[in-house]
Amino acid sequence: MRLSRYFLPVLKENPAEAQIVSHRYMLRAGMIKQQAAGIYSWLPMGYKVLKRIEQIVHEEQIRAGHIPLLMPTLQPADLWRESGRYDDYGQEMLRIKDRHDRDMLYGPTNEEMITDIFRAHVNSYKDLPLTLYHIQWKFRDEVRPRFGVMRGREFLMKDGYNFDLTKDDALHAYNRHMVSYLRTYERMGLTAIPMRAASGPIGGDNTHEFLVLASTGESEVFYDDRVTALKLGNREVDFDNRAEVLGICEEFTSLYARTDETHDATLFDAIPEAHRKVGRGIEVGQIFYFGTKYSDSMGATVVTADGNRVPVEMGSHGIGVSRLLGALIEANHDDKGIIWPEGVTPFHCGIVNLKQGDGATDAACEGLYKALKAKGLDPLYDDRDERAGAKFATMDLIGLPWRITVGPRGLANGVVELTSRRSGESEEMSAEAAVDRIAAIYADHP
Ligand code: P5A
Repeated sequence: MRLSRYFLPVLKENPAEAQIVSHRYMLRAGMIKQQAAGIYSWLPMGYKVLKRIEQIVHEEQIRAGHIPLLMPTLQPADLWRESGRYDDYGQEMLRIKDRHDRDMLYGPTNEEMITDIFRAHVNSYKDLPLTLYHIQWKFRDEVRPRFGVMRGREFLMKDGYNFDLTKDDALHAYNRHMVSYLRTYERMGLTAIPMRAASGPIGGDNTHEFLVLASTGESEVFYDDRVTALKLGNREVDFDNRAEVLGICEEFTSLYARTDETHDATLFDAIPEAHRKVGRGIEVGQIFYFGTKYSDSMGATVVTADGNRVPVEMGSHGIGVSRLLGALIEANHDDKGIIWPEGVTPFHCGIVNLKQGDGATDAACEGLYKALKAKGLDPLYDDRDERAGAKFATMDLIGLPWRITVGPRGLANGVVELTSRRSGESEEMSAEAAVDRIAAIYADHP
């Protein structure tokens, strides 16, 4: 993309309404625009990162054997009357009437609707196990929408629902989600720690939240600091292998890590003093096992091998897809702007032309731009007629992990400059070498 043809409405001033860094940078980098409290338009660069995160979530869901579908945002109230949650949900639920005076709602989650789909189409234990998921907008009329996309009213969630015959099978689905989520967050360059948590309105007694450590997090957390060093890495996981999946879950939950709600003072002692930490965390996902809570009340049953009818065992699992943009920026920034991890960056690298209008410099930039695209990369070429300082400031603000700077002086020596946004370090090399280097970096980030 050529910046002169793109739509990147960068703000020079700090927006007064933004209290935390991710909100400030998302507004300043022209990624989002607020349309009402907690409701945002996703401008092109914000939308690009959102799609990138969605794509990683889809790929990792499919890798774990889960099946995508799409349910609507609007739901009939009657489904929620069946489960009893229509009244329970209170003011957080946005209630709407259609022209026939029927009660509708903008879904805050989809346990009822997926249970309805299941009971209409699945009848036998032979169709289990089954995990269906979608990535769809939700609405929760939060009392205090704040921090931009971190606590929105309209927000994008990946929500998945497992259907199993036995409790053991359902707990395997729970563990599979835990491992799959660890992979998902790692691919985005995030360390998200699974912590035992409270289940709230979703129900059930087995639940873990995934928290990204950041001083601006909404939950207080108690943890052994060695959990932050745990990594799945490139480990291949057989998601059907229960022992293997359970082993990974045990490894990642063996060290003490709890949110404040479930914090048990007597266990604190469980952490050696040298590793004891209290901090704050941003919740980027949560998984639940709730057994037959919805299948009982909504009549979702299957026939077993010996001909009996039993309610299906269930759990649900959520990733805060739009919130992740905020969490990523909280965890990756400096005082100049965002620093995108390679896995989610909106463009692979930036090209800064130091002397727009100079024939040789323009030609070198065009050559680089085309060579990067020919390698399947997606560069952002700053071809505006602007001062070098302004171009650097924009690149630093929008946070592309790599920048190639091209100017007449370097070109006279046959070199361009490759700069890492994270370390700030620069290296001179030929344009061809810079293209190869960028291609090699992204070969590790499919
Ligand atoms: C699990 C999937 C559920 O709703 N039902 C279906 C279960 N869980 S949850 O924890 O309530 O939400 C899942 C994730 O969604 C994100 N999230 C939000 N993101 C932005 N703004 C909000 N107001 C908001 N509320 C929840 C969180 O990341 C949460 O972990």
